[in-house]
Amino acid sequence: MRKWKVLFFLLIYSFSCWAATLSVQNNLQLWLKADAGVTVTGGYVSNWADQSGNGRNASQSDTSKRPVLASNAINGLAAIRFDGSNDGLLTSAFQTFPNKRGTMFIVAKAAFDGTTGHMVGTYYNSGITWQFYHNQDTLLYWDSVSADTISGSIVNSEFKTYSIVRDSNTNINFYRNGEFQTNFAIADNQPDVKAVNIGSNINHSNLEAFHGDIAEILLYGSNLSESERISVEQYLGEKYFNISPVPEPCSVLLVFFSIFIFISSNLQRK
Ligand SMILES: [Ca+2]
Repeated sequence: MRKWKVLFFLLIYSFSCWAATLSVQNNLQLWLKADAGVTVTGGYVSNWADQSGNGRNASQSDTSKRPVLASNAINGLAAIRFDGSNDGLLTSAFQTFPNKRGTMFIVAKAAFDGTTGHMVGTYYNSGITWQFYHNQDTLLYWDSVSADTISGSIVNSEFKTYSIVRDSNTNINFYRNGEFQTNFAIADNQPDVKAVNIGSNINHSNLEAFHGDIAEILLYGSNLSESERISVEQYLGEKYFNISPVPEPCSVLLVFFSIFIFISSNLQRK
């Protein structure tokens, strides 16, 4: 009976090695995920707690501008749902793209409503800002001077993982569901210290409210290496799209160990 208990424990532990975990956390500036740290007040999201350890929680004091928490929005997990009218969340201010480098991941689903939708950025009425947004099936990146467009990369009402890597002063690489799509030239500037606004340009006259769901956002203050970027995309792919990564060595060893104990306990019984 004791061996069965050990076997049970080891099998549980083996499978826990497969659970989606984020292994790349160096330079993580902001980490918002809808399956953790969401405060719902009176049916609306009042606070989305930053999981990066930096305390840059995204919040909204105006009740009418609060999004809702949509449970079971993607792969059994929750997402934050923005109404496309005026919903938006705001973090505390910090330096995004320090040294003009950075990496961003966002798992989002847009409902095309014929208007422009701001997903994430620091777009304000003043200062050097950036913005990642869409207009129907065209994704746009505003670099404070002009907007670069990526046509056809966003699909109506479908969740995707979008990754951007700023790996030089003037270059951004764009990936969708981990596949390279394109790169584009951006202005050689350093965004100011600003709050990150999510779902709309809260402090801008041009609100551009996003209509759709955002499940997770990660912002790194450095350009991740290819293997680091892939590792984060695997974490998101496993979590939201059931894409199984290669099992980690600990899982394989523990499975073999479990089988060994199982067989040996049966042999001893005969
Ligand atoms: Ca609203």
